[in-house]
Amino acid sequence: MRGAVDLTGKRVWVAGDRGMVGSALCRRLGAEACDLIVASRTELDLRDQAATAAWMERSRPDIVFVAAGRVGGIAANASMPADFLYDNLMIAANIIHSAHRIGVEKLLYLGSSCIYPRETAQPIREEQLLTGAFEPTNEGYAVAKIAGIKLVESFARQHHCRFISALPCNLYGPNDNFDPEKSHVLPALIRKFHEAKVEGAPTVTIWGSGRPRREFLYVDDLVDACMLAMRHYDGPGPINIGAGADLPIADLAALVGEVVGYRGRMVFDTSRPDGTPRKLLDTSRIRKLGWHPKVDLRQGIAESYRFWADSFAGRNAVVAGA
Ligand code: GFB
Repeated sequence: MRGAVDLTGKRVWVAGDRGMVGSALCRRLGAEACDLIVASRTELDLRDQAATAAWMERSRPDIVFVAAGRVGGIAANASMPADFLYDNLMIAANIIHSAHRIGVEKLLYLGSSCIYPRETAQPIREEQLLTGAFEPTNEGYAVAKIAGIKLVESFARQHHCRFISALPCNLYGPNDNFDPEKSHVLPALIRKFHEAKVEGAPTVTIWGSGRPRREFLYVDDLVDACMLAMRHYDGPGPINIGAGADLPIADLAALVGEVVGYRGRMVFDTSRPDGTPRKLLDTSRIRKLGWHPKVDLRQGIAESYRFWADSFAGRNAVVAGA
């Protein structure tokens, strides 16, 4: 059993610091006595092997959180499989290989629950990875993320690197992508319901049948789990991080409409894909480390709504029943 990792005085790199997860990690690490290092996309293209190796050689991080990647919802994944596969594959390979070369003390690589087989027993245990066919809409992303997880495991086995990976469920929170076409369902619904409320639109269109179930975890709860895993988890294998409960998309939409204060009707556009029927995670491994989620879904949706409306829509979010 390896000792707990102490971040005090260490150089901690958050790859992907501008994204929802990366920025939440930076907020948390700001309260730690460590040296936080980041590199913007203009400074460093993580898909470029030589540039990434040179930057890591110069910056010499002791601790690495790999929260960088091309991410998006079901429509983005289905329409750009090459971008999702190539970008995420290169980012994983470049960072993990260089982390071994420069002797990083510990690295945590983030995957996602969508890389599990489309049809698999629920709740999903980490051992069920690669036991069935992928969900076709995000196969590119899944293959790249699994390559990252296997790179982590292989460097740990062959070179005894302290590299681990974590598999979160669907995440949401401040700094999420709220693009109506490319984003994930929860931020997309916040934006759609808000705009329908402001414009007085009679209906809001929900993609798919509304029957698929999803598990949603607020990003700050994920950060708690990542900090715990960085300090105390050394595998073997990935560690699931999830809220512990899921709900149908139709119920999620009704909840978002309630929080936003929209009074119109929902219509379901079944020309849009449903994707994976369900991907509820078994979180016994992370709960054994003493973690549990703190932000409930209604509270998290209200926080995300306030963030988006106040920072992007330039409008005040009037959270119903707040
Ligand atoms: O969040 P989402 O795009 O991705 O879609 P996945 C979840 C479900 O919500 C699907 C439905 O059944 C969608 O059809 N949905 C309803 C909507 N209305 C909307 C909407 O306005 N926008 C969106 N985006 N969905 C992703 C993977 O799968 O999970 C990614 O594709 C990633 O790679 C992510 O891993 C965590 O949950 O289906």
